Amino acid sequence: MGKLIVVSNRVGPLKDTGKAGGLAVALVDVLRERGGVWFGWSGQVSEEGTFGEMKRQKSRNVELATVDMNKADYEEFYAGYANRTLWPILHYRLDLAEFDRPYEQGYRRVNERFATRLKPLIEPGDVVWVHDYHFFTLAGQLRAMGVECRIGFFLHIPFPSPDIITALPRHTALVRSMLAYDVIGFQSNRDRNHFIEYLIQEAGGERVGEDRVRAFGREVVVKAFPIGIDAEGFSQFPKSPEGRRQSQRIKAILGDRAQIVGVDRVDYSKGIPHRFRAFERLLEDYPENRGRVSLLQVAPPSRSELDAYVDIQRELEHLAGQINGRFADVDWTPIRFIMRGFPRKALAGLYRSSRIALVTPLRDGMNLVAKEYVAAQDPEDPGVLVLSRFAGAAEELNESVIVNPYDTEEVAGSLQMALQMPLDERKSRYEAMFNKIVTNDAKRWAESFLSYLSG
Ligand code: ADQ
Repeated sequence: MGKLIVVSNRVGPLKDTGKAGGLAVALVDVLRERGGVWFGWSGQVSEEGTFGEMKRQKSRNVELATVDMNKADYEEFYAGYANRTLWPILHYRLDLAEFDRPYEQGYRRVNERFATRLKPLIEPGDVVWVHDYHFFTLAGQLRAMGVECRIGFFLHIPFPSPDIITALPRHTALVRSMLAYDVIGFQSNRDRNHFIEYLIQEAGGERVGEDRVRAFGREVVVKAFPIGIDAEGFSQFPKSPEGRRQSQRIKAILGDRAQIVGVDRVDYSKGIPHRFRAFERLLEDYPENRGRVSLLQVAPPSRSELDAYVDIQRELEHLAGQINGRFADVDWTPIRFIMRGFPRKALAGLYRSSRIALVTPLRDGMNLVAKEYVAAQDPEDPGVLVLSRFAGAAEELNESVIVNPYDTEEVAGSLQMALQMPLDERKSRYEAMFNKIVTNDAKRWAESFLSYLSG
């Protein structure tokens, strides 16, 4: 068996810093087990070094190999086509998508540069596993350079219905280049089905078996591989000193009052304004919660160089101020809005001390916060997950309270129901979900994908 080469836009860290997301942890585990290389962008923008010298850093059997980008690459490929064109379209936000030819050209150029630097690392028998929307065209470019090994692709974000994706200029070229992969993985059956529908409707493709399609003269595996977390590991975090300290801090201010928690990067796909409005509606429609229930929203800003992200952040500050102004009392603040990240163990403490997690994305590939919240609960007195039907996680976690985030009244009613849910029901929902996330954890996700990729 050859080595595994993982490709993602951001690389590492290899050590568990306590800050890495579930993805990094899962990938490090499989890389450690098989040995291999993790290749991608260094995170540095530099004029001289652009795709010049590769930085290589080895720790036992795993090597990190990274390259810098120059400013034009960063702006056209990363901030441009990836985050101004593809991210909004794949999250159904045609209104926010910018179609700019230089972005598209930058995307192809940077994918080609990555391919050029990656090719010498590949030896016969190796398998290459590419991640996410930054690299739709990477395999096509590797194939054009004569690379014949197995190459797989996993999309972490949604793949929308053909009606949406066909609004992307030159969408056929993009999807055709995806068919250069051997295995194409999605978070949910919904996304997988959209992709197959696209191939059938737009490319004369056909299904040739449960997980195989033929299109553009290629036959490939197309399958849902729902991503997991290290649920066993995460379930221990609330008991760590840092986890306990957070829970105690919160209990000290809450007393016998209840807390609803939201945790997200600030992003328009996460439905945070909808969440604030639903919480406001809870206070309006069920006034007994005034002074009794608060919302803690933890949301570090992300991609602040993009206008759409600055706008959403302003909107959230404004909304929180408005709702607090309307309902706050001297000893109670309805919404506590914290604009920074927390270390993972502290986060687990926040989850455990919250009666409800309110996860309301308008679209989300999976949403790991939903899984982390379940993992962090006290099995004897678990909280309730209120989850958007538009998160990939809703396909698996159907024992959560599923809501339509656009329906403010329904979300408020579900919050009220969750606040009053008897212990027996909370426990049975929690147990069913916990068993699923422990079984379908991050390790199993990676192994399952790689078993298909190894052919
Ligand atoms: P994201 O859009 O980043 O991921 P999500 O799946 O929720 O969304 O993962 C976020 C991660 O960052 C979680 O592990 C969470 O704990 C952490 N995080 C978020 N806010 C934080 C905060 N304030 N402090 C500390 N940590 C915080 C993309 C896709 C998702 C998909 C994942 C993985 O958009 O749909 O689930 O990739 O495939």
